[in-house]
Amino acid sequence: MPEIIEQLKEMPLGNCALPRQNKNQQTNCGLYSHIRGTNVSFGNVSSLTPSVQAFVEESVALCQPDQVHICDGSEIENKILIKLMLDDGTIIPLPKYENCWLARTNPADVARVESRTFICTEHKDDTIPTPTEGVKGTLGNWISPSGFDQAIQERFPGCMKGRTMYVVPFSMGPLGSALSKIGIEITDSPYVVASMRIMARMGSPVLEHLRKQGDFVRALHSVGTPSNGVMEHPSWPCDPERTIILHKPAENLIVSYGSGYGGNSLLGKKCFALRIGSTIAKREGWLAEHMLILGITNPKGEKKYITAAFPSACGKTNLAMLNPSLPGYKVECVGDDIAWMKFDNDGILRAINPENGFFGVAPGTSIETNPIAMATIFKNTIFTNVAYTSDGGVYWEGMESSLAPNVEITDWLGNPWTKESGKPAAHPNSRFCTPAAQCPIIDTHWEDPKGVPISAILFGGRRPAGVPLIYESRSWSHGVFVGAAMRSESTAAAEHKGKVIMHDPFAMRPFFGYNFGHYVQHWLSMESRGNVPKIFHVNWFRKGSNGKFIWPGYGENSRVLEWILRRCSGEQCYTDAAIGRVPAEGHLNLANMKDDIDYQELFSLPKEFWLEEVAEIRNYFDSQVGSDLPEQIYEELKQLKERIAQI
Ligand code: OXD
Ligand code: MN
Repeated sequence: MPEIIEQLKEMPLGNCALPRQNKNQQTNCGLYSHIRGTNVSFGNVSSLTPSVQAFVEESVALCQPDQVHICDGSEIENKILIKLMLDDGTIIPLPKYENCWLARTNPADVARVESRTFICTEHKDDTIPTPTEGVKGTLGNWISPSGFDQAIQERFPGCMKGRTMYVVPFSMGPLGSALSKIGIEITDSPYVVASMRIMARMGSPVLEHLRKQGDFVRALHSVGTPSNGVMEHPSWPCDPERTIILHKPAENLIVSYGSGYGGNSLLGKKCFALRIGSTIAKREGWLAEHMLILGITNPKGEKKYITAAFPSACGKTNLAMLNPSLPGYKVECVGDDIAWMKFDNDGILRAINPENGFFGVAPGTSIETNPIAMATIFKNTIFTNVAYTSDGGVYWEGMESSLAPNVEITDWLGNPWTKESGKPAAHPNSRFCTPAAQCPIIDTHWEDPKGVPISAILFGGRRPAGVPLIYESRSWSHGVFVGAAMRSESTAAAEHKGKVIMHDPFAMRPFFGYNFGHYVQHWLSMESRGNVPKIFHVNWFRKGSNGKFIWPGYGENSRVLEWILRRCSGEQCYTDAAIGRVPAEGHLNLANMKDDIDYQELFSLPKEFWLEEVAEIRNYFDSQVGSDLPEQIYEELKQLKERIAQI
């Protein structure tokens, strides 16, 4: 059993583990203070600024917890939470690794729930474009201010009875960076607190910083209790039938009920850094995007930074931690999911990763596909819904080659599992939640408060047919069109069924905080604010006539990055194709690849396919976005159609 469990065995719960100090001294033990008559069992009420205190008071009055714990982010606090979760069965230890834990959720709470995610504005068209009559809008869900209040009143009163309310101060981005923002998450889930401690800078230093800079995003979360009071999985409380995730951008407010999972409950991530973040970014003139950030250095020692937007579970983490097959190249990781980008005073677009950890999809991650992730995740990590091995480790689809002989496997539901079971051992959306600082190739500038300068932006997705490995946009507005027209095969990161090619503009479809048409306009306007980077589209997933992937992907993607770097340096290594600039034959470095690559097949532009693609994009824009889409984007589509007609 890991040492910490031994150490914690005797620790009294519901009590403060720190020695009590004299009354006038600061202490983390709050046993003697109250908020609205509710005992503060940990932390200092006096550490809260008046507006944080007001938020906590309102939340206590609404949710009626048994006690309040103000998080300081300390090691001892984390140990208390781990002990609590071990005792109530939320997590089990993974003694094979150092300080790693496995949580198994209620099987009804395994992914983001897009259909229950709402943005609240006075006017509906501030949130979503108006789809054509009879067409269901797919660019977000709107809720009115009265609907918002009602949703809260129907779920929150008394929802934390019998539980502890945790107050989690957190910073998205390095504390003190002009690009960072602060949030306060109130939650009744110790799993959320322990995960937020990994995913964001969390605890007392954030409260101290708030004294200097008073603004924060309010985020209220409860796992909820089913209305019939019956909790089918007591170790993973949730209320799937009434789950709702609400955002009110005008008040920088997030309210989430019913789910303890991922983006539904770790409110700094999708809710704050993307949905609320994109509305703040629009107001302040910057970009909050669903993008990885990586640094790449060529053999001459020249380094450039790139961001890339791929839909959920399409390989952002793998690209962010790329192990280049091209000799002499080095990739360093700044972030794997979210980029906040702003022009500096010299007109250079600079990006920070607002997160502090990786919440990565486990299945498919392996020594073969992402050795760097595998070197990152086996310490200080919370795994969720992966399978368990009898030697105290974890397992998921893709890890076959690392499996020790004769181990027995227990699947994510807690049942014995063998390869013959006919079902995956790990849930397809199972995750690792691990500190970014542990990544062996974390970039030296990943916490630079100024951010890193961005030379290229990549869009991409899973496109089995028709879309070549790489192309470059002809201009900024063409690049914005490429982002708006993005499509990809659906994945397990959300509640979609089956493999369909879905529109996922900018990989942001589930994460827009405001009307997509206005968002595109905002992107177009960036050109007048500074030196915009080049925009590219990549597709690692094209299949050949034999049904197999044409391109091997992973480390070999460094060849594509090399071409991008050369384009960023102004090399004329391209040829104009109908959809954009593609590598001129012989200019994509294919030397010494294991398998022969059919270049023609990889870059072919089947006219029929592209005519259909253009028609589908037109149909999507017309039916989903209509007059909210900037005219410039329609113009780009028209020009694309004309160029394709000439193929
Ligand atoms: C994620 C997602 O968790 O995009 O990053 O779903
Ligand atoms: Mn994501």
